[in-house]
Amino acid sequence: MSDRNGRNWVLWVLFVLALFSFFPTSARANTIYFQGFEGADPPGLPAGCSVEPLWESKGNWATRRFGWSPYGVLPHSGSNMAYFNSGSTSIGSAARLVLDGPLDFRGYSEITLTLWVYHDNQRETFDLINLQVSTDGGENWEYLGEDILRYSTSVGWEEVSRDLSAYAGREKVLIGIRGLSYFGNDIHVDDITVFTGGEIDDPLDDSDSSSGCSTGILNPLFLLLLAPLGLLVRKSR
Ligand SMILES: [Ca+2]
Repeated sequence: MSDRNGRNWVLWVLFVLALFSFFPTSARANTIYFQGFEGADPPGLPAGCSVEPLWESKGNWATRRFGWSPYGVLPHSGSNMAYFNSGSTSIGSAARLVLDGPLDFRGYSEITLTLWVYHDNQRETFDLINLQVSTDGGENWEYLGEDILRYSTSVGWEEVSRDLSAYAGREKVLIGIRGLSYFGNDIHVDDITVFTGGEIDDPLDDSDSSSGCSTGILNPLFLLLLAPLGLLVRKSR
């Protein structure tokens, strides 16, 4: 290989490395559970999911392709979503949607649960859901964070996130969504994900973005790689 060819080869390697450093990977590190309700036949639930009525109420969870309470809700993804019937059942009715599982959290240290919930600004009542975890087969349930209210002045799908790292190393983890009715509108949810490891974002992006979008800010590694590239270009002239 001549000197010139050698230099060209090095230039190409540096160029490719620089490209990789420029495009930040925003993919979630390792998805260990996903439920988008696409495998269910409405109003049925996906295989392995179940509903636990609470306080012997008429609260219920089911799936649908189109929501009418509020009218016109479409799934966050695909053509199906789950909903709690707070728009048609009496105040105080509650039911828990138990997701298919249990999940095995052995071998992980950092675990995150995310879910998309639909907010509407009609009928200002306190219909709400809670994200919950059980490690004893569904006997006892722990609440994850604050209530998630249906009503909001900001209408549309919102991604909600909860840290599950406290359950790392547990062998049988069940995830539940408890719905509580105040007889307002139904509460729709979709695209429930459990992933391990942090979400890999651009290190310079300190905004609280839940969409995982890249800001396009130059990665410092990119600039570092450019320095020798410049020297080589000068030498090769
Ligand atoms: Ca879906």
